[in-house]
Amino acid sequence: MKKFTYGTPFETDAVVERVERTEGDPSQFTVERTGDAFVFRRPLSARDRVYGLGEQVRGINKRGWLYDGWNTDDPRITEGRTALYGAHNFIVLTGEETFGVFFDSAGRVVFDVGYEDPDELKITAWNADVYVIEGGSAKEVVHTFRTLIGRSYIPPKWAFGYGQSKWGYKTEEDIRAVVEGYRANGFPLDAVYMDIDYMIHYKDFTVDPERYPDLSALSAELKAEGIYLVPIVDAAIKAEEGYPVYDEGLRNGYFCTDAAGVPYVVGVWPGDSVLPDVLAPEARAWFGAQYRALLDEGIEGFWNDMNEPALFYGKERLQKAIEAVAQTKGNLELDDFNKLTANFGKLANSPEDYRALCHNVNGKRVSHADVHNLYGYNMTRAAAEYFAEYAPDKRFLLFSRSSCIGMHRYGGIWTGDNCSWWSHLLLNVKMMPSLDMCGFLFAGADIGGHADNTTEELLLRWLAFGIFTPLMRNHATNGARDQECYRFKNKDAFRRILGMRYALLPYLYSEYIKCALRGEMLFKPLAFEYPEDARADGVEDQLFFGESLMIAPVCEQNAKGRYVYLPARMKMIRMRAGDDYKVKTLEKGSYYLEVPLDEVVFFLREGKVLPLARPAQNVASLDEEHLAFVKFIDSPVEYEICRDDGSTLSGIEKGLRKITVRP
Ligand code: MIG
Repeated sequence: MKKFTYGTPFETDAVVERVERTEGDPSQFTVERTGDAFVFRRPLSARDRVYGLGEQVRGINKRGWLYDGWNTDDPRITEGRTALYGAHNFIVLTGEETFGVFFDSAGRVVFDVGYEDPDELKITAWNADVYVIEGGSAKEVVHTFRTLIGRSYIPPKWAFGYGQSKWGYKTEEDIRAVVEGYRANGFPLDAVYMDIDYMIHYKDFTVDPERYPDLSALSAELKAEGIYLVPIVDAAIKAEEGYPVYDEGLRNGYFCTDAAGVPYVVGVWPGDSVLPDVLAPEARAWFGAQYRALLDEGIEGFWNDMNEPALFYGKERLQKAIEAVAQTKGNLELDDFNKLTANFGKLANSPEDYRALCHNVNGKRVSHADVHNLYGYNMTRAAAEYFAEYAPDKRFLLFSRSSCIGMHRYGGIWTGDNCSWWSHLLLNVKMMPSLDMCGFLFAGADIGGHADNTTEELLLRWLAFGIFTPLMRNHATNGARDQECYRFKNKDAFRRILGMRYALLPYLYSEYIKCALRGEMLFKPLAFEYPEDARADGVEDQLFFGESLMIAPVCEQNAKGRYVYLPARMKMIRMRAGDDYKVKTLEKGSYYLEVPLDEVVFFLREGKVLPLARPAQNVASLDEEHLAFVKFIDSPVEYEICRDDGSTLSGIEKGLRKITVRP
């Protein structure tokens, strides 16, 4: 591995190993300097593949598009987008040469992977440490990279259970209705999420006493049933005198400022707000300590939102837009209307605000635009660092919308505001291995889709993939159709598919822990396991999942089944319920397989076994003493399972044990 430094990079703490700096440029690229930017070019041959970039649009193989490492909140995730909520600036190349390259930068990094010129890779970065990792295979490169960036976050075991969320649950009664809907139908459930309406006027770390008269009693009561409440925390703090978080932060200089050092006012959910300066160590510690208000109520899980940071407006620019309207006195001429509306349209997440906003880190004032991608990371790190003080050995659920590499050690991510579109189910499938390459093992999408209206069929197919994703959460926006599983007709299908998650949990959990501890990928593209197989190359809708399984989700409306390619002999498992499945050996080759809506079909690799539990109502009641094994072996093998306490950090490694499984 080699490290090259360009410009004067801001310390990101993304890497945990010290690598000496190499002078000159990496041999894999020609590097040009244009202005402040460094442009890295490399020709791409027909056999070259480019993987990685974590949370991004399009395929597993990233060739043919432009990707912008710039954390962005834009709720319409279409194919035309170049940036999503995360900046995961690591790619792996295979083909003429196999190597990985990580751009460790707090600012923007642009990857043109054959967009301008189909036969060229062109990466533009500003201040960055560039790590080049050579290796014999893509898997090896990823493994070395993951060692460089340190161990991925490990949540408590209950966080691997199924969770229900919706922007729109406002009160304790709403939460109880969800729990009741699940229980009454015999559907499992481990978590219910609380979106922004639990707060008083969207003020972080407050709980509306009318909506939740006794959150601590509610949380204790639900926990006794094995259900955890998971509230959202937004990045911005309401600028309101008398609100202790604001007053205290203001007094101590813990908020981002303008160039003159005056707190910078932006508009987000609470109206006029300020942003905690989580890049500054003291402000970060202070912000993290605020989570205590909810921890003391018995809360053990959080999702951090709006931390790109998303801005509805910058106060000054909003005022200018309003003045421009006032000046017309209502007499609009020619293009006035369009110009004035455009003024408002351009307020959100504006580059001018990001440029003007400043962080004050260790006595230095830094423009936010130069460190933009670190914000969500450090908000999440603030929480994680505080949890480690609050309850040193305890694992908490924590995941974030915005992220960059480095944050993978502190929390997971969800992939933001997708839509109830079939293409977004497929995107979810393609994103998982890319995220794993970048260390984000604990990840998942809004199952069923966030915006627009889902259907019973889409939700069932999405759950059939979701049973494999570490974060398995059904979430939707407030205007969308209700999509709790009990709202739909085919209750039996939902019950059986949700149950499969719990049957698979001993395997999912063990594989997750091993991958986190050892820097491996949980989801792998077929080409990573069969690099010599020309037909495995380019398969974008099947994945290896852990050491034993290959999965092939159905991602098309009205499909009766799908084509599947088996790069080797495998056992097909046709699951009707977690404790009801049929097994059949298939030779290497292509098959059309029928997959009814209420079944999940996946594959067991030769020489491997799959532990299965009986479906359960939640993680706490899972019986892991009596596991069944599906086997594809003709001599005894060892399967390494993790049976830790599920809640402490110190117990994880002690929980690993090898079980001998006989044919
Ligand atoms: O501006 O809290 O991505 O999951 O439901 C929208 C409300 C704010 C965006 C998150 C979404 C959440 C929503 N939030």
